[in-house]
Amino acid sequence: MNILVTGAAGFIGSHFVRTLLSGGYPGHEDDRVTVVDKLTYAGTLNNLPPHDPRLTFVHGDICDAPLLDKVFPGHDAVVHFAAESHVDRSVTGAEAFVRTNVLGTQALLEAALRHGTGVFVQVSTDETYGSIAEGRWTEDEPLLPNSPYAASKASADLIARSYWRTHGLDVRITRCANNYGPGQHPEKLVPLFVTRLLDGQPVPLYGDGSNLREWLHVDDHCRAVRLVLDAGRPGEIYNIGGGTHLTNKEMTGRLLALCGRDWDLVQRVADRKGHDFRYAVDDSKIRRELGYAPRWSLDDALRGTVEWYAAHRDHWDAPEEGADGGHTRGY
Ligand code: NAD
Ligand code: TDX
Repeated sequence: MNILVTGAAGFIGSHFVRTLLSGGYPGHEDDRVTVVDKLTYAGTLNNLPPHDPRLTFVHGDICDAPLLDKVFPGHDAVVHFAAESHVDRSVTGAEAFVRTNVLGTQALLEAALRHGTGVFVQVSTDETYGSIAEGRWTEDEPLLPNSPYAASKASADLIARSYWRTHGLDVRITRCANNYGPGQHPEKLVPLFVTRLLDGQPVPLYGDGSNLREWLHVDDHCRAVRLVLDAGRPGEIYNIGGGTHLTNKEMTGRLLALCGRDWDLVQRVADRKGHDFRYAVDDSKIRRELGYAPRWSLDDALRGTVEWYAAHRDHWDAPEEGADGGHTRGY
């Protein structure tokens, strides 16, 4: 199988590609992977194997239709991770979110249609549902996104579904809870707090810290994406949960303990605008239909994540935005 993976110089897509190339997904040992990534501030080639004969890296923008026409032929499936992914950035500048997340997704769908690409996995997020005071969202829940980021992802999901309904493209959508793990950009809560706490720097806790998130290790998310790629049904949506719900204050307490720091490093700062209070998904569908179950316990995986950041302090220092490190295949 030849798989086109977008955004795999970033946190989650790179984990998916590294795992696939190292034989972690049975049945995919002979797959070839093409990565298309723009190498924004969020992407780095440090996240990908430097020399793997089964991997081709294309430095490019998913909005670039002529480029996609050159890259798409010969691929059997698309796994679409590329996105502007940070909520706070969407609050101060939404344009890039609409461009990449909505128009970029549409450009990919159109290319998949033109080139007869078999399966299109749209990697999305539980934030498209909005915020839920109690209970859990099923896949039938209406979309009520609150941040420009979440709205751009919800828009992309709807466009993707329309290509299935209108054109019969085999689109499968995943909606996952908050991820954590090695290699996440230190703008997100867990890596921001870990990198700062390891250096004895203060960390900014928004509002009163009572907002609640459902946490999932990136490896569990990627395994679920692979199950959807292999056995998901066309036009279907699959929630992916972690089952571990923590308030931000509780998560902060765990990170302080793992980094050997005290609460005096925690600064209460102004709340995020429009801050969603609580996310929680019902993922019984993917468990029932595809046999998904998370494998990582929060305690072990969070400890491993802290250890990874302690051992990889230079991970984000080297690459400049747009640097391709000489890996790029020319088009
Ligand atoms: P990330 O920000 O770490 O990586 C995004 C990648 O996309 C980067 O490598 C970046 O260079 C690339 N990119 C951005 N714009 C591009 C463009 N126009 N063309 C080509 N490449 C471009 O993101 P992530 O945390 O790995 O998230 C991956 C996907 O998973 C996203 O679609 C996100 O919405 C979704 N998701 C993330 C989480 C989470 O907790 N991080 C949870 C659920 C779903
Ligand atoms: O400095 C901070 N202080 C703080 O209190 C940051 C960066 C975050 N927070 C809070 C806001 C959230 O309630 O922590 C929680 C988690 O924040 P983020 O790590 O920014 O994640 P979130 O906004 O929940 O969105 C994430 O999960 C869903 C990802 O960034 C999205 O890409 C994904 O779709």
